[in-house]
Amino acid sequence: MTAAAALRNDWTLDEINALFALPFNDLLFRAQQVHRQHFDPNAVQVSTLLSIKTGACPEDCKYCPQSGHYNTQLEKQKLMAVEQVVVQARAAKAAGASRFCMGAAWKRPQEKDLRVVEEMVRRVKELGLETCMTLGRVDGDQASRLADAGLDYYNHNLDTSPDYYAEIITTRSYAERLETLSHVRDAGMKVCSGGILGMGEGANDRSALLQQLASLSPHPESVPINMLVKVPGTPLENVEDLDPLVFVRAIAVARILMPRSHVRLSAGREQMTESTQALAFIAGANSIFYGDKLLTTDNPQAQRDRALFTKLGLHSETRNTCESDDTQSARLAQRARVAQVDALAVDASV
Ligand code: SAM
Ligand code: DTB
Ligand code: SF4
Repeated sequence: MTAAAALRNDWTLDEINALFALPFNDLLFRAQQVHRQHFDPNAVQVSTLLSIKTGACPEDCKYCPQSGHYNTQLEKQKLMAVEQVVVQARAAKAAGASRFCMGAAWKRPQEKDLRVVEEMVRRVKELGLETCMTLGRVDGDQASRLADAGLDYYNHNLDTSPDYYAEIITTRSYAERLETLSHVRDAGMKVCSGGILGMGEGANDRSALLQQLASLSPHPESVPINMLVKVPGTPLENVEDLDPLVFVRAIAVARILMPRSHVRLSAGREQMTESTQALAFIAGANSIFYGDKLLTTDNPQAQRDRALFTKLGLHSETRNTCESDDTQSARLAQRARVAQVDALAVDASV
């Protein structure tokens, strides 16, 4: 196996389209090779989501059940009390999650709310969980305050390609999203950013989304790839299904473009077969949302996920927190080389 290639931020659309066009087996093989240089191939990072403020969002994201622009029969909920969040976080930890992600349906956090979510971060961290929040747009000062409170990750998705974006959202621009991501990075937090597939976009849009994500420097540490969950009442409720094999290809391409990032097989697993999920893991997905609910829609029951992990011989990732990313990566690359030599030795002996 070749030494781990240098990380790149300059992938061209032609190169990315060419990866998508590879024979499926070749693409997945290549993604697996990259994956094994950087990660334990059977470890999956496990996050649990909680909606801390639900619905009545002023943005008009056409996929989203929480947008106040559409009637999705959603039960709205004001910002939760800190104690309630702590109870849920404790339960998530007991069920095996290592990261607790809190989402709010806001355009941006207001001052009075920011003080509450800072307290949530502190309290959830005390439980020994990693923390992630997704609260909409943040400025530099808000990002620094969240970082100071101890927030590990901030999630803000690019959602789709720059070209297709205007078909999906009109109330917030692509440039504003990128600006939020740079505030998060500057504040020293880890970036979680990805998108949604299956919104009627074209193949070129999927490539362009991944190109945008891979052009962020450094790459986002966490890249959620969501399959659209079609919610009745949203403008995308009747959009045509995306072929699951195209979705798996996108995971593989994300893995190749962003070798050291955790690629999360995110929303949409409830509607996926186990075989599609297994292919996504082969393609290099190594993170999931675990727990019966995403924010407002259903996720596979925890018990079903445990059974799937057992069937596939997967385990949840336990990070050696004393080890830096570089040390961990070097150790895994070394292990992949040893495994390769062992495999060759077995080949030679048969
Ligand atoms: N309001 C904040 C924001 O948009 O930045 C945070 C919450 S928002 C629900 C987080 C992400 O969930 C969105 O960016 C989108 O990628 C994803 N999402 C929302 N609805 C979805 C759906 N129906 N299917 C798949 N992903 C969805
Ligand atoms: C992400 O990329 N997906 C998660 C998380 N980040 C916040 C949200 C998925 C939401 C799916 C629709 C819902 O449950 O409301
Ligand atoms: Fe609001 Fe976020 Fe939903 Fe967009 S995705 S409508 S910003 S909650």
